[in-house]
Amino acid sequence: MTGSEMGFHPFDPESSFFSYPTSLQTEELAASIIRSHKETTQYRLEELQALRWKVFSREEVHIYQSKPVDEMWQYCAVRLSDAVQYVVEFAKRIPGFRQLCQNDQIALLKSGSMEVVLVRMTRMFNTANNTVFFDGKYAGTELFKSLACSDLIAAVFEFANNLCALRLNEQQMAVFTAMILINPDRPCLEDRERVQRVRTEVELALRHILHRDNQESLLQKLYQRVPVLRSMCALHIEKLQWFRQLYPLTVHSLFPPLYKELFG
Ligand code: CLR
Repeated sequence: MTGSEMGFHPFDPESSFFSYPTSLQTEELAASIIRSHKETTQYRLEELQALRWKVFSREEVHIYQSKPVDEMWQYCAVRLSDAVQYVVEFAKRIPGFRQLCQNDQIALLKSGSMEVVLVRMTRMFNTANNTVFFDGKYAGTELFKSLACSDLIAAVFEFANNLCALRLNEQQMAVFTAMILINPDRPCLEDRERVQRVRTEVELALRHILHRDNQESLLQKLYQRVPVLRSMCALHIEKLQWFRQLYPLTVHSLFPPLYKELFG
């Protein structure tokens, strides 16, 4: 068998043995993940761009700042759960995810869904004035004052700023977020090998997309953000535990069930 019969074309950089194998499967997987992402984002990019001029006024910010801690937490927990719901839907549409046992699907969502929300948040982040699209308008860190977790808010905004600098396109973000979800190193997995097999394919899809975009150098920069994501999510859980000690009944009866199931 010659090289070209094996699908190797020496003059076609796409099929070089020494770069990334662009099997039809890898390409199809990438396309499928991109479609799933498009179908499950809360807002389209054009909508978000068009709304950039809508910023909360001083008076409106003051209203959020004057809310009691528990009320603001409950409110944000609901907003956050909405965003998480879309990520759950995205996960279900990643080829291979639904074939994992239910325990592992939940374990992956418990540790990964918040990370994906935070990556997706960069789509709704305006670096020009450090604001994020929240509750219908763009909001700065000060709006979240009454949550009493300024360190977490500051970390989340700083992360968004840094990730925005990488200027990921929608396709790159789609496959990167799939890779965050399909992670064999998460706690409490029953069938790690199976998750690892799906992960290897998603990783190839990401390399393929970056290769196609001529942006292979992004890969390392993306991997560098992963520990930052982890520490923010750990901080989120820590804050929730603190809040639950102060307001157990609010969490018990007013927080969304999805939020409690994944983070509580
Ligand atoms: C994420 C993208 C969503 C819209 C949205 C709603 C709520 C925001 C969230 C984004 C980002 C994270 C956020 C959250 C409200 C509070 C939370 C700013 C922008 C911070 C990290 C505080 C966490 C503690 C809460 C659970 C109270 O489409």
